[in-house]
Amino acid sequence: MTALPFLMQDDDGAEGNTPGRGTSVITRTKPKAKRPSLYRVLLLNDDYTPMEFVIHILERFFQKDREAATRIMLHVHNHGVGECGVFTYEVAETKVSQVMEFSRQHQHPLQCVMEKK
Ligand code: TYC
Repeated sequence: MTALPFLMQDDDGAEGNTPGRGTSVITRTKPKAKRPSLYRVLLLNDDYTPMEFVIHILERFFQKDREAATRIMLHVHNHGVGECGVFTYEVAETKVSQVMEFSRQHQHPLQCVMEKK
């Protein structure tokens, strides 16, 4: 965190930004751009979802090429969980919903979750 310059504003009616006799509020002069929190979207392993279907999910919803999608799928298969990408809250939530709905439509038990970084 870096300190920012402040401008003192008061209600004494005088020109300028010096404190007068009135009560004062401290006003931030520089707009504060807060970085949004980031969320990992994770795939969970199961015994039933076909490997090819998981690769397709990674290509379709996470813009992975075949090589990256295969690497991530195998990581999930071997370790139980793996990262598909990192997004802001709303984007992560949308990805999770899309993957869950698409898997449900194809009657696969694939699970997709998000976690705060
Ligand atoms: N374990 C599955 C199989 O052997 C493949 C799989 C990989 C399933 C990743 C889910 O997130 C997953 N068919």
